[in-house]
Amino acid sequence: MRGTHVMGVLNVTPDSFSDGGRWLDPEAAVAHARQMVAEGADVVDVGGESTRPGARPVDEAEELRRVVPVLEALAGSVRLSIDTRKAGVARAAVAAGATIINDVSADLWPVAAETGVGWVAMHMPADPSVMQRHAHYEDVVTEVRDYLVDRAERARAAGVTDIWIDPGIGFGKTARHNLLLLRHLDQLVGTGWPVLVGTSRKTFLGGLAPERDGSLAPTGDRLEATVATTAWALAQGARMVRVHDVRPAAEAAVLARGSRDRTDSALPAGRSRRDGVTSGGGAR
Ligand code: HH2
Repeated sequence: MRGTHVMGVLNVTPDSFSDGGRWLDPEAAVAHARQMVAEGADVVDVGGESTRPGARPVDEAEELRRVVPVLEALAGSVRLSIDTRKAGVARAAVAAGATIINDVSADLWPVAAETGVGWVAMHMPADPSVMQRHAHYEDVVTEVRDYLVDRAERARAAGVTDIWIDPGIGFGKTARHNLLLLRHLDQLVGTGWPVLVGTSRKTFLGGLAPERDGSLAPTGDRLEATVATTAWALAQGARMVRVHDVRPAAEAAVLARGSRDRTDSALPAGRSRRDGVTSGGGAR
């Protein structure tokens, strides 16, 4: 996938951190997906297990029961990804129409190789139930980058051709770690692997842009901060953003694309025009 893309989040779960229970009914889920496509989603990311900090694991049969009917109903109308950590769910999702495995465990590249679909490797230092206890890094940007490049190279060696890397904002990271990763996103972009970023409604935004009384802004009040960080990520060269509110992100993506197209012709020699990324030193 070339260019800049918006991945709309479709959580078919009772307990996701910002929209748990809203799209549990398959008909409501499918209608919401269609709405996101109408608003500009290029990919719909279907998830049947919450990975919020402290989340309880869901068994495979239940996760399949949640996601497969929704994927089957949407197959053919939009590119679909499956947000899962389970190989069995990933395989069934591909059979139902998913063409990307969005893998927060970054372990499932063999399934992507076997099924011939795309794969997102996200950084997460430990299982969601305990990951916030593992938010310790000497140099978060270098450690996350090196981990992701290693995973991407393994996947490429196994035969996966459509590979994405994602710093895993909010996964086993403090607010400071999240901000450092965003501020130095160019380090990830500079690897040459396409970068996906998901800041949507995450807790650190509630602290960055708090309520008037200084308390954490609730998930429903994090739209502006989501749009600001999404636009920042795109300006740094992220090629896909994962969001709950598609319309403003799609607009930010159009602006990012437009500003690149209009300014690339003015770049001095030696700078790549491909997506505005400086050439040289990349993984491919
Ligand atoms: N964030 C969440 C879930 N999956 N996948 C990728 N690649 N990147 C992310 O940043 C990411 C992700 C968490 O958001 P959400 O799906 O809304 O919450 P929950 O895990 O509670 O369902």
